[in-house]
Amino acid sequence: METVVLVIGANGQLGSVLTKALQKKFGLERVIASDLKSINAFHGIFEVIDATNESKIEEIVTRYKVTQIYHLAAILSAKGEETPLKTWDINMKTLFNVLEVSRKNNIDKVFFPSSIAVFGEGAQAINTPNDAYLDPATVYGISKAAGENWAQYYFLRYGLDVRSLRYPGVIGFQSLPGGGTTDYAVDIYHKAVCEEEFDCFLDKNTTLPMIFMDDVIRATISLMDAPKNDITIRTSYNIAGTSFSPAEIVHEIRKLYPGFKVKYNPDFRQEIAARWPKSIDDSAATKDWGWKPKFDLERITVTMIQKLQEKYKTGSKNLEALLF
Ligand code: AKB
Repeated sequence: METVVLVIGANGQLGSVLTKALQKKFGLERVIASDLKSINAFHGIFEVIDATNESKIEEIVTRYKVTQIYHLAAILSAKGEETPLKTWDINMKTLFNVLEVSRKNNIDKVFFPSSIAVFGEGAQAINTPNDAYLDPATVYGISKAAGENWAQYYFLRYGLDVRSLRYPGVIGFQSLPGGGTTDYAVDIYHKAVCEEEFDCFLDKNTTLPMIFMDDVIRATISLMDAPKNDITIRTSYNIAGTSFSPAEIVHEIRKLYPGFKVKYNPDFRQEIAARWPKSIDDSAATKDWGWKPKFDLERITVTMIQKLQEKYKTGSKNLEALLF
């Protein structure tokens, strides 16, 4: 049977880039991008889907004969703390809808992103192991930890081939993040290239696991392409890119913008970041499906600055207009 992919949350930071990568891999007519509203960022097929509505997902799955679902919609760590119960409802309802539609319609494979936010103070902070104790302290982290277990449940109980990665903070020039604790690491490059001062909401020595967009797309597609029997972890795989603090990113940026100015004003996101790992042990992903990141901080910085300089050459600071 032909692969037909549905991406839920295609307008997001990762979704917008992953959708294009999937279109390249499978062809424009075999990828259905979807989100709450159409922002005309895509060639190819786009459907408006509110993932809290199970019958709408089912209608699209049936109409296009979908065989794989990438469920990327979620409220992230920082934004989620504004409305904890709503965040729980949305993150869990959308996941259950995807799992149920997938089970009932014999979907071949489902992708569910988890996050380093599943970890808390109970986990070893350096080289956090895949099977570390999970005591998340944000509602987003709690929903991801629960989601991982539900993913495994659907695999064990129904044989649904759900695969998952614990994403670190994602850094890319193509799109903007929204509502996360790691968002500073994208915003900082925009400010540097626009030669503006950066107001950092994390303390300068807060080291967090991060990953470049190219690496995260490659990891996601490699996991989904891996033979079923090679997937030994059905909750979620740790993946590492690199790890750094705001002070370290500033140091790299100043190699290219020596006058770059930064103020540190840690806010509530500092409390969130302080409970997360500093680095991740991703040896299970390496062993099972050959994972290896390619971008360190220096390469991320050089690439981000070069690509953002090209984008800002249009003279526009309107980032919606800069997307692709
Ligand atoms: C966030 O900061 O909430 C996300 C994540 C690490 O999952 N980027």
